[in-house]
Amino acid sequence: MIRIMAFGVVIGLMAGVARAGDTIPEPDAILHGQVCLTGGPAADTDDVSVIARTMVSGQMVDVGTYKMGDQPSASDCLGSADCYVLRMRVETVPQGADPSGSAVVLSPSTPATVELFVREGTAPEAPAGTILVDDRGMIRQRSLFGTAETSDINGDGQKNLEDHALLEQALGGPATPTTQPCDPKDINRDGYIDLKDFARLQDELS
Ligand SMILES: [Ca+2]
Ligand SMILES: [Ca+2]
Repeated sequence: MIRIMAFGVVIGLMAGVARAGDTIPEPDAILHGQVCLTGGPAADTDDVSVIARTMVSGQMVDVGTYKMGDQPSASDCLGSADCYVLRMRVETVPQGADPSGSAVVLSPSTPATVELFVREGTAPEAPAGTILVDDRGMIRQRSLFGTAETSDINGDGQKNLEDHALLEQALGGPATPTTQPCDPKDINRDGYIDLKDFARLQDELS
């Protein structure tokens, strides 16, 4: 009897070793901020969703969705109740193992690229940029624009030297994170006001 039990323990340990090649769960990655629509940030009562997708085994898969108002307790980001909180499951996948297909896959040397989309009501999804998930337990703030990129910073319908002056004043260094939500000076919608935005505006003005 004791021999049979010992045999069972050995088999159990071997099964445990075999499982060591499987995916390893990591802390979720969290992205939060405001969703910028025409006319200003989306409110928590709006029919607006944020969707995150990433490439797993050659296919784009959903790794997180947040519908505005889903998590009202997480209401203090950017000093506003109208915040999205996108939680993405993360796994580390050892070499040779298959990812599960519904999580951001983290590898030691290559950050995972996550594509973001904003869906407003029944309108088609609007691309809202990309983020890199590059560390465990990542928490990052970023406004997402559900509207098309535009260099018309002051919203007067024209792209001209007035927009140029506004951007020039805001440039504080190589990469200044946007401090106010839905800042139209972040022309390429990447969360920073920097020389990339400046180059875009200059291209369009020249
Ligand atoms: Ca303008
Ligand atoms: Ca930018």
